[in-house]
Amino acid sequence: MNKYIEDFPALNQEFNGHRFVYLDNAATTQKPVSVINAIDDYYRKNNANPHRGAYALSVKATELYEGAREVVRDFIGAEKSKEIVFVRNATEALNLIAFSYGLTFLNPGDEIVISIAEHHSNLVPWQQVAKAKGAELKYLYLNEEGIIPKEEIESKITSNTKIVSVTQVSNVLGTINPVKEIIEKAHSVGAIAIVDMAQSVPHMKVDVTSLDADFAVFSGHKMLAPMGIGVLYGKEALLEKMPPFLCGGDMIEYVWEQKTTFAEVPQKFEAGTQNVGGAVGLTEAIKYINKVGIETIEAIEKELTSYALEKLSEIPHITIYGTKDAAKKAGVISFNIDDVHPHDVATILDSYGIGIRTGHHCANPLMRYMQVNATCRASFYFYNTKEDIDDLANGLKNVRKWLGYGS
Ligand code: 7TS
Repeated sequence: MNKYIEDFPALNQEFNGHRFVYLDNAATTQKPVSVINAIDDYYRKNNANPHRGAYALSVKATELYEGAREVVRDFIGAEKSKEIVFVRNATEALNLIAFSYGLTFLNPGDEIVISIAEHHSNLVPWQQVAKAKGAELKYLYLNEEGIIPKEEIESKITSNTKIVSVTQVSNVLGTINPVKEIIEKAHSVGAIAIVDMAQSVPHMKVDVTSLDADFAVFSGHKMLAPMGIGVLYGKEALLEKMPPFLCGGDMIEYVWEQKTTFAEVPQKFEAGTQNVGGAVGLTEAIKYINKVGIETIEAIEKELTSYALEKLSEIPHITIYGTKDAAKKAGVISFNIDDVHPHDVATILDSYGIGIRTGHHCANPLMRYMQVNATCRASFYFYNTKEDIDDLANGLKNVRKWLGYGS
């Protein structure tokens, strides 16, 4: 056991007669009581439409919402809170960049460079925009460890490249990509660099300013906050020159019959009533993460990952994908068991109270590149324990026996 578990009610349950072992943290994390209470408190005492009313309650809601922006700014090392745009999730943030920046500034023949390990949310929008603008979508492929090698960065990012968009941590392999080098290379050819931080911000110290990322995106729900609140970080000068993505209330300055002038950033990108309760939850989530310490979180997960790699490697008939060096990975492990469909693995583990994810993990091109249809994926957060990993390993040892194989 570790001291964090008692803060997470959803982890203190039993399924199928076993204590619950939650190993699907790359999909979403569980929420601590402090976050649940902060949201409850918001709806009991502080709920109003922000930015709109002159009355006390609306002012309170506005303060909470704008306060969250400052908390996020500090957490990711952005220079200005106006560079923080609230969205629903990483997916919406990436669509916003693709359809606002991409549609406006790309020209026929321009190249967009992404990696083969991207989640569909950092891939499909670029396909759409490339098609609309006559641009070309190019891929950085991975080495045998599942990491983007230097040669790919050097050869694929060229003077034709206008946008580079890569994930910092793969949601399938857990591998950490050299985003600083990628950003530097992008800037050296005059391209902008976008970093998908959905799998990194919750787990490791990230500083968008020292990375010099032009845009960064992540989702609150993968870092203890509720679903429905996410973040787009963008350099002020870029956000200023981009057209709005969604139009309507709150994002305007003046509206006439035939034209509109827009609000300043970030309001220009926050059309309609915003998710204040979500922003309150995200504030509290960041407070919780800061209390534990992001370095402590990273260290706990490194140790768990290293232990899990060791335990899983000892089991016959298991193939682990990507590097087996915990130093190069975040807490995500993809694997398969010989002759067993991943869904059968997950169903058998579920009978022991263990929750893992199986399938293509919204990364079809990566699955094809790895020549698999699907994988099993265990992903950790700081509230996981070595006992959880022992349970996973013991469950996995039984999978082939359950299905009638001799060993
Ligand atoms: N980018 C990465 C790297 C992700 O892992 C995910 C979600 C997203 C973007 C999209 O995040 P969303 O909050 O907008 O959905 N990844 C996963 C996953 O691995 N399993 O479920 C969701």
